[in-house]
Amino acid sequence: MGLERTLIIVKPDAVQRGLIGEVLARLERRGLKLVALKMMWMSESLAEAHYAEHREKAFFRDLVRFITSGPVVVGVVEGPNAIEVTRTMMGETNPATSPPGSIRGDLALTISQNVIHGSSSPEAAQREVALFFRPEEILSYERAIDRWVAG
Ligand code: D4T
Repeated sequence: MGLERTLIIVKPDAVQRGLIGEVLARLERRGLKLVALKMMWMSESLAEAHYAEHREKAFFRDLVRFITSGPVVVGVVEGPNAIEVTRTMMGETNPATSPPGSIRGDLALTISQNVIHGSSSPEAAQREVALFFRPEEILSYERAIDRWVAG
């Protein structure tokens, strides 16, 4: 079945715009299971570690400034093919080319304020989940609906 876990971040723009519930509701409605969730204000060092692959990019400083500009909601979602499913639901990095129906296509306009982060690969998911959560913060539990969404 390919049960996966992936890291999601509801970014500062979405928190400020009152979209935490909207974003999480979409993931839940899809059938994905939240197995960890917290609100936090990312430190500069955590932001730099999270976005380490972009360290040499021209937009790196602006990216770190933005992601540390206010509180975020960080979570781990679990489900069959959770990494790809979440990425597809997010849309493109650039909201302008994200189709309607996707989170960014419905809720965002610019690449620098694009509402949500989701891990891009199994390797990234493993690294990012470990960066934000201790193992004991990630919960294993059954939902009564599990057999109806991933039976
Ligand atoms: P994240 O990592 O936030 O889920 O976004 P993506 O996975 O879709 O895109 P990414 O890693 O390529 O970019 C990370 C982050 O940087 C911002 N960004 C990106 C930016 O401000 N300017 C740019 O030119 C690019 C490419 C948006 C997302």
